[in-house]
Amino acid sequence: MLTVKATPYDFTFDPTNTALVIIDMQRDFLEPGGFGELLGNDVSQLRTAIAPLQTVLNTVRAKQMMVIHTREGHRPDLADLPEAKRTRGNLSCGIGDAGPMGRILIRGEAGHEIIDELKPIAGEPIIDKPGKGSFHATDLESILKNHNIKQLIVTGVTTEVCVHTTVREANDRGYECLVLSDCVASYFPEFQAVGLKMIAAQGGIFGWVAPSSALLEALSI
Ligand code: TIU
Repeated sequence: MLTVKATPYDFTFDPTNTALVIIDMQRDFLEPGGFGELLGNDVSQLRTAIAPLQTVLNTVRAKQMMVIHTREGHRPDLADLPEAKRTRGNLSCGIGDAGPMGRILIRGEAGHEIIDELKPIAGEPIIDKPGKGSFHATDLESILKNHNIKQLIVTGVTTEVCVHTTVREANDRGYECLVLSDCVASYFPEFQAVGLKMIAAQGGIFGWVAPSSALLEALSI
């Protein structure tokens, strides 16, 4: 067992039963012209997570730990897109419409791809999810069960939306989640701060929070 110095207290984990989950590090959220910018956001805010996440990913791969990537997006025929999600925001260009990186948030389009800096490699499952949570309408839970994964190290974007929804879903399903504070990012600095606080408050009501340096220290032993 390894121990990470975390908030609200140490996170103890077995690397063989723990997966790194990288949520929605897609061009649609991190690059101009994608869904994130169409929602009115400054997408440059999310780029802080890239470099620390690259270091964590390389380390976790070297330790042979499981890595899982997720992507938010929809079928080209939009059959899995709820009307409530399609119309949300009254966007003139929204999900399924043509944007500079192809159709917005549609599987197979350039904008839907994971950014080059964090490209999945062979053997790393990619979960295509239609919602904010990574468990809703996906096979994530059966993949975790089949690999005997009990704990998750959660990273990606955005902190208060897809990261939070996933951590809450995982927590209710019995998974312990460690969220790496510098490997998640929000378009809103205040949501980043309070989003992390909400996870670890009340004795770790949804999980643990630590900087990636604390995980790297634990893995270096
Ligand atoms: N808008 C926003 O903050 N996030 C999303 O729409 N999706 C994810 O967080 N991945």
